Amino acid sequence: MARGPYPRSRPAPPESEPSWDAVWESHRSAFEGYLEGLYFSAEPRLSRLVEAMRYSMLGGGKRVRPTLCMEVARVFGADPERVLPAAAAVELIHTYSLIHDDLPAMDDDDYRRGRPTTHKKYGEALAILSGDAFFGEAMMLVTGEQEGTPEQRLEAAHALAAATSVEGMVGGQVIDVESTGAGSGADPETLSLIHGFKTGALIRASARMGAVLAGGRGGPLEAIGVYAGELGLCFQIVDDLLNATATADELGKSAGSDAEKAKATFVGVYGLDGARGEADAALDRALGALEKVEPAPTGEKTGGLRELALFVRNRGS
Ligand code: GRG
Repeated sequence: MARGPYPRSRPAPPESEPSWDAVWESHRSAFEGYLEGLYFSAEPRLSRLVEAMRYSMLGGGKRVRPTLCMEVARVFGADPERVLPAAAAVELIHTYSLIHDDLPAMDDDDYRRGRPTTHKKYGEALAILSGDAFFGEAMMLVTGEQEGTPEQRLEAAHALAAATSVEGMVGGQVIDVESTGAGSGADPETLSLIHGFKTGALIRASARMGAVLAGGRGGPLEAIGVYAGELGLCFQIVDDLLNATATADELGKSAGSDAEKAKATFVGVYGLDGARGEADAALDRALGALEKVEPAPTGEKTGGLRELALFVRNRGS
């Protein structure tokens, strides 16, 4: 992983495991190269749209979702670079969601990843439209550029579309917007609905795409789904904790905004210590699920997915 506190207080991997830093670097450089090379249009009248899209997608970010997609594919026996189109598609959808989330009609944020948000730099119309374009480009990558059997590509495209659907990111955002103001008055059930849809759905889709495109099925595929669900939950709880405890400089975006807006968050409902406990419990469940993936069909080890989960729990941005 490129950023964050990782590696932090973790034991050295057993002799038989690869160097995870080398694995992450290999995933990262292949992914960044692929993203950098994506072609959208050479039409001069669309150059500002393309510029806005490249500004948003190449502006840093931890790349957790594509890393997850690639590492799951590796665990299920595929060359991780084989799933680059799917990994890029997931990141484009993520970028789309960040652009729209920052809009004045939603969170109204001026900074993201330490830079002006897309609407601040390019205006609202281009921000909305670049998000919309990312959806189509993502679907074209999975259906047109991704290798795999027709069934695998259909399954991957379905997983990605489902993550952006009503019972996915859009629905999660709607419940989130409608619950803003509830703060600590939000009920735990609404909270898990918001975050399962808003954040968890795309993280689950990232893992599912990597697995099905590598031919995963049966028990290991199910176990990866449980792992990714818990990872998504842990990711969101940590996001809530960081919003409450980190500085804007550390985050590259506004800090403390959840409390100001009385958003429904794990910190609001459970308090800081309670939220930390919930994050640890989700991490434990994620690691427990990995035991059901071992040995993965190809004998690959899941140590990298364990490292990824620890990174998600311990990250500082
Ligand atoms: C249909 C894609 C789509 C979106 C429309 C706006 C919206 C509905 C949903 C919002 C989804 C959203 C922004 C969820 C928050 C997820 C989250 C915790 C984002 C932060 O992700 P990081 O930390 O960001 O991975 P970086 O910058 O590292 O990539």
